Amino acid sequence: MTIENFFIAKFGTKLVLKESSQNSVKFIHASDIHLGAAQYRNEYRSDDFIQAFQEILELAITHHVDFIILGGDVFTSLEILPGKLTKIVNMLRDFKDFTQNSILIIAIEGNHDIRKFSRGVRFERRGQSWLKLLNSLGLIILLDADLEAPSKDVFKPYNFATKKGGKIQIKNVVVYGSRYLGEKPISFLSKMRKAIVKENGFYNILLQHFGIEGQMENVPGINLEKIQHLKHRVDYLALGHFHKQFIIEDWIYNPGSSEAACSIDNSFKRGVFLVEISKKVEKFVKQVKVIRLINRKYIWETLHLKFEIRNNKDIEIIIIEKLKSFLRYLDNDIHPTNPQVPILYLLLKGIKPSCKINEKDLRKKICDTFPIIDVRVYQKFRKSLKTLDNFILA
Ligand SMILES: [Mn+2]
Repeated sequence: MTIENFFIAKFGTKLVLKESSQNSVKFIHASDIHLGAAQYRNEYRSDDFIQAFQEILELAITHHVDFIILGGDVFTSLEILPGKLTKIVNMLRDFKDFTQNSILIIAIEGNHDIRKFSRGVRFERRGQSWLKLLNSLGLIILLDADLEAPSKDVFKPYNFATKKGGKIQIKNVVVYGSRYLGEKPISFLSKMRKAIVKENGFYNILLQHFGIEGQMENVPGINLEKIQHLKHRVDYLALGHFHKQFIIEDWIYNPGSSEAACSIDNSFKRGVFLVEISKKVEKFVKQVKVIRLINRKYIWETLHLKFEIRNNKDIEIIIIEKLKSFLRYLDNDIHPTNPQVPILYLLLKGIKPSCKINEKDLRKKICDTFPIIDVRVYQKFRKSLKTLDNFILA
């Protein structure tokens, strides 16, 4: 049996390599794909993250880009189920074959790629990541700087034999990158600035995994003033980390997460950047287009419990009945692989039930009853009056 290349099946024919101009470079900047997210909870939902990655690869093909850069958190943790990893490896292999290796995927490790992030245990970095595996298989280019080395050796050109290096040149663009540098990368960044070569006729991209202070509420980031010095040597600072998209001063770019890794991500502007750098006389001209990815549909419903409910069965019945009227417009005939089948975020408000809600059972009931892919339940009940009375009397 021959297994057909996914991209050939999708696009009909093999990619015809175009004679591309040396004076124009096109790339896609994406980040925070979080492969492996939701994998224990829901098969379809976890495939959404792989689907978003696939969409990025398809965009790279349809827009004839020269390369893709990924700003870290490509994987959501060190844990990934074998079936999911197999799917990702096969997809990248098909992409490499289809494009005849003409579109390189350049990545760095984000904080999620390099540490165990679940099950309550957080071990120290041991230098492992799934990106290192993909790099060793020749499916991606993983960049990392040697920050202990003298300036000239911090960013060694990527060597395809040893599969190591901190920079790579494609046409007249040079991409520099390093893994996630922790929460205080300032001293590393000044070291990097010294190591970045600013040469006439070359356009420098620095690929990093950190956020900028003030771009997301209550999330720490780096002070913008403290990285101004990079501007002299970096033409395009390509970031990942914050899941909310931002562009600063026309040189700092953060695309945001590809899929919503948590419910709040849905409220952010997110997507990928399609960038074209053209050389006009002695100057580079940059054009940036924001592309939104398809992503899974989601709906929020708020349900007020108006009286105190004492047993779980009643809670389930009441919630299901209310949802039947709220969700009656949903189409029962779409397959869950279709991103139009929504994920439901259910906010429970009103009077707190006197029994503990069995969320697992409730979620299963809701998923079995409605054409949704998954449900998340948020319990935001008012404090019961009784408790409040007791509190006041005490
Ligand atoms: Mn992330």
